[in-house]
Amino acid sequence: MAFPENFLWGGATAANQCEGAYDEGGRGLANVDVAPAGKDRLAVVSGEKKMMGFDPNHYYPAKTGIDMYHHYREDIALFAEMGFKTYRLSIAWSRIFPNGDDAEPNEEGLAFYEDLFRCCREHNIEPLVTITHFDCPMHLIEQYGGWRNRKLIDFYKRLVTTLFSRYKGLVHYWLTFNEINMIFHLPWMGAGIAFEPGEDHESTEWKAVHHELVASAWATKIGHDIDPENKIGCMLAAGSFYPYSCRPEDVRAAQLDTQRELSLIDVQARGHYPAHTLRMLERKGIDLGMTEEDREVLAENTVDFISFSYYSTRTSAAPDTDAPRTQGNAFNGVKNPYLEQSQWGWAIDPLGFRITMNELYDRYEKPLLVVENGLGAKDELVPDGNGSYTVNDDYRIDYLRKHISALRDTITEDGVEVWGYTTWGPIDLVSAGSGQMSKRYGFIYVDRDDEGNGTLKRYRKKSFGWYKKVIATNGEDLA
Ligand code: P53
Repeated sequence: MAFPENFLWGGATAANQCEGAYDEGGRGLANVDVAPAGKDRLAVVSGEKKMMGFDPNHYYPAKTGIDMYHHYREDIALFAEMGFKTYRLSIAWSRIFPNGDDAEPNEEGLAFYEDLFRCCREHNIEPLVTITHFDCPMHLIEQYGGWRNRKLIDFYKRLVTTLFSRYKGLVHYWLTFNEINMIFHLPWMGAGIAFEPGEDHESTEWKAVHHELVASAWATKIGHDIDPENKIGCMLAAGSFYPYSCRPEDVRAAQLDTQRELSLIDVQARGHYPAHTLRMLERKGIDLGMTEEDREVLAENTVDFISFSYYSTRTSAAPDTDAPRTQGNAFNGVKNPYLEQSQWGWAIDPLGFRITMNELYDRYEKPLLVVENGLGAKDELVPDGNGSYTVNDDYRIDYLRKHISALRDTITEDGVEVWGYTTWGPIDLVSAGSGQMSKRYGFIYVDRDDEGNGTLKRYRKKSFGWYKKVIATNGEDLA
């Protein structure tokens, strides 16, 4: 026996990277809409450059995405053709509450997702819902300063209460915040934060962290109260930190990086902040404004499972290192000389996937759910010989084969409990990091380029048939 029966095979998307239709159906503007493609993107998404609306000098890919808002029936049918057991998607907060602080939800937004979930169910696909995937209504940023402000906890509670009530029985798997540790790397995406001149970044980030953690614990409580069948998880941008060498200073650097990145999951999985975090906050004079009620809700509402994205491991070195650094990723580290890299400079490390899962399972002893993994690569559309087009993406198949094989070893040999595996972007979508369309992850090619040209037509790549076979054989046949 290899993969468990009922293993949740599938794929994962995020609203802002695929839906488009940013101003339709009563949707309000969100932080993710105003993140431009091109050279200013990193400065905007990391909160260094303020961009509170559209300007004529930039291209904003989220406005249209791959127009899944109008194509979801066709796209979900393609997922079903591959045999998906689950489809991970995210809710656009500003479709439900256009301003974030509205007294009543927007029925058109609620109806949109209800129809989408029903469409999944008609295909026997279990929806797996990320409540927020990098999105925050612009009004909450302009009026309250985003997740800096404690008030967002209440608006989030209003959002989740609405979702859990409306979709009761239709959705059972929920993630509270996508890659919660992204606050440290891309604060505009992670928490709707654009820094003010002179603002103490670290202090602001930690306050936002605390507010999201408390909001997440409330969501876990509310979700369980409304439907005890709900399974609610946290979500980590994962990838173990390797020490660059066995020099104790390098090992210590890796330990510090690990402690920091996992500290938020520590809270969500164990119910309290780790000692090293509390000491660090005290030493730096950062006051989280923790109340007695916060402490209780965190302690009593830990998550049911740990979900995470995995693309790569990271390598840490002491500050005085002369090792070359990596570029082009939200995580800055040094280059691992033993690993090959993708076209976007991300280290490829299937064994690191196994190492990462073991580390998380050892630490938390909770079921894992892999909700993102995959290779972003350039694809070339070529005639398929039957009058249509395809992509011969053997490089993508190779990447996925090695990772699924490592996943199998982790389950069968290491005894780690893993509920499922969803690849990132089963259909090509806008890259979160770069804003490009040309960084493609999909089994399904979408005809659209980095400037917004193209028919938006969908084509099956070679990997489409391969993944279909993997699912049909429950991971037995990876050839
Ligand atoms: P892209 C890095 C940078 C931004 C978001 O990333 C990231 C990461 C990797 O940890 O996280 C996730 O599109 C995220 C997705 C994103 C995916 O990685 O830059 O949850 O939204 O698309 C892949 O190649």
